[in-house]
Amino acid sequence: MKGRIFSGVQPTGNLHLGNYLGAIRNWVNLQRDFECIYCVVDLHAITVPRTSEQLTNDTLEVAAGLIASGINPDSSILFNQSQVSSHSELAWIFNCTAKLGWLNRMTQFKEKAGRNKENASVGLYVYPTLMASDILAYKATHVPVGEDQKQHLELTRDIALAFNSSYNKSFFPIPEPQIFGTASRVMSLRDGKSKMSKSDISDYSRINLKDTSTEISLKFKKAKSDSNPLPFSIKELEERPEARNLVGVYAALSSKNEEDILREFGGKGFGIFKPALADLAVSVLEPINNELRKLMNDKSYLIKVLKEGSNKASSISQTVLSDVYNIIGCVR
Ligand code: AQP
Repeated sequence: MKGRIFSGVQPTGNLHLGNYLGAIRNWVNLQRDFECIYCVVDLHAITVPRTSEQLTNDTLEVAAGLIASGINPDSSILFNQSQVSSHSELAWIFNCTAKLGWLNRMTQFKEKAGRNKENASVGLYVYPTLMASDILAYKATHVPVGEDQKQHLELTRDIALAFNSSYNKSFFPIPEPQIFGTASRVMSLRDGKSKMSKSDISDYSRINLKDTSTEISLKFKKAKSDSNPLPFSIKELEERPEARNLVGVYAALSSKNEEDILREFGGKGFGIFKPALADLAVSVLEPINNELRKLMNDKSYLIKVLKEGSNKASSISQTVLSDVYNIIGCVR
């Protein structure tokens, strides 16, 4: 094994093509070479308002989406965060390690809190310290993430370094980000300048893993594009964010590079490109979708997987937490 992976996904709605291409697909491949710990981060999800029904359903659906995509709960640890109390305990310690100035720089808080900052939850503000505890509670060495999480991971590294230096120990490893290829930032189908996101109010902005083939085709057909044919070089896509995004998605789904796609489709219009993209997406996503639906009909299986994973995760992270308490001088 080349190290220990930790990564998480929020149960804040439907898993989408961005989550799949930017994260989950890579997590599946990493299982071959790394010890993998994957977490449905339900405590992160409540940093914005959720009903209890939404949280329960989305937690199970995200677990189902991960298993349907190829995460193997027998060889990897798959669990939900709230069942492992070490995450919240360590987060408090990191709240006392991280500096206000560090958190003030986090762009995700600014984006999500928007103009109404005074009304954002304190949890949304300290989201990155909980994320640092998710990773460091397992002394993870590598963290596969999409581009959007890079800044939070840098903060995790700063927290690990600050903790180590405060207590004069090399206790936490400094985790390495793993950001993969073209689909590390899949954009909205309605706006090529915003990231595809679960919480976008328009369902037409994203392809959900649970969309039917008909829905996938319709969403690509309606995806924002422009009236020009596709060019022959990437450079010519620079001022065309929607076209660039669709080409990037095609490349990622076919595991080719964007140049190959433009060689095939350069000079052709979206009337030809979009149906080809929809067919490709359906061929990749249909088997996942079928499996996801089957799993959602067996909720007791999903609950059991999460419970067993949580027990395994607890046994690792409780040891790390206990060492942390000793290092900081808590009487045990
Ligand atoms: N559009 C994206 N392109 C590539 N990767 C993405 N990821 C998310 N969106 C994209 C990656 O998916 C993993 C899980 O993300 P998350 O659900 O925990 O949080 P998020 O980044 O906040 O995702 P969303 O969909 O935008 O959720 P909401 O709308 O709830 O905030 C991460 O590795 C992330 O990088």
